Amino acid sequence: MFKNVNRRREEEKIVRSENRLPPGQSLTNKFPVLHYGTVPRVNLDSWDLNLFGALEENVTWSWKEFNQLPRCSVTLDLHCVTRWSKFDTVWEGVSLATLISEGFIKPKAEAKYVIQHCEHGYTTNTPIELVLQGNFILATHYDGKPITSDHGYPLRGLIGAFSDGAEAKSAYLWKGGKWLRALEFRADDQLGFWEKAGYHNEADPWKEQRFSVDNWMSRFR
Ligand SMILES: Nc1nc2c(c(=O)[nH]1)N[C@H]1C(S)=C(S)[C@@H](COP(=O)(O)O)O[C@H]1N2
Ligand SMILES: [Mo]
Repeated sequence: MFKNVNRRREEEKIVRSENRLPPGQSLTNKFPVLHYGTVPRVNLDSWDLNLFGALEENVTWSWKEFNQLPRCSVTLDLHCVTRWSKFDTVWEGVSLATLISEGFIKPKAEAKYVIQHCEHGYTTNTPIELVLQGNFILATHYDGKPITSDHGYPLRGLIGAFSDGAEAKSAYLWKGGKWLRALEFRADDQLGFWEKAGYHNEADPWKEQRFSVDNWMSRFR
């Protein structure tokens, strides 16, 4: 127990010295589970992923089709708005940028925002540039194994900071939807579930963009 506490502090000191610990965050070696509502039951035979909106053509992929797309892996530091950070997490899945560069989907020029739609109606919104970076992944595997149900099986969006320090904009973990079922491409922005509840729209952990009075007030406009 004390050994674990000391190890955690040592590891935190290291990531802080490497400038990988954003302000107000602390390191955890656990993987907390956070979401609103219940964990959905999944039937892979009827599961599909829909990409729609400002695209030349909408597409729907079955689980089997999704698994035939080009795959990649990435190592990310995760930062949760509830103040824990988890470092050097390894994810595998599909890169949205690759889907575009290899012609699997063709966003129209007007596509400026992407909304992730999840089971039970959870949504989260981002500018398209953010989810075209290599530190956003449509993830099927964590740490070499299929993602567990709690963390979003069979597919989740995931955004983090590159663990190797490569420059990229990042965002708090809520900007990745667990149990992802659709990606909507839009010309205009539309606040997602937590964004409507008052979380910050940009959610940059380095700027500590945790909450926004503006977003919360938008409920009353
Ligand atoms: N579908 C769905 N995805 C979600 C959420 C949710 O409530 N539903 N919560 C978000 C929030 S607030 C966080 S912090 C992360 C937590 O991911 P984890 O449970 O894998 O740690 O999932 C995000 N994705
Ligand atoms: Mo969260």
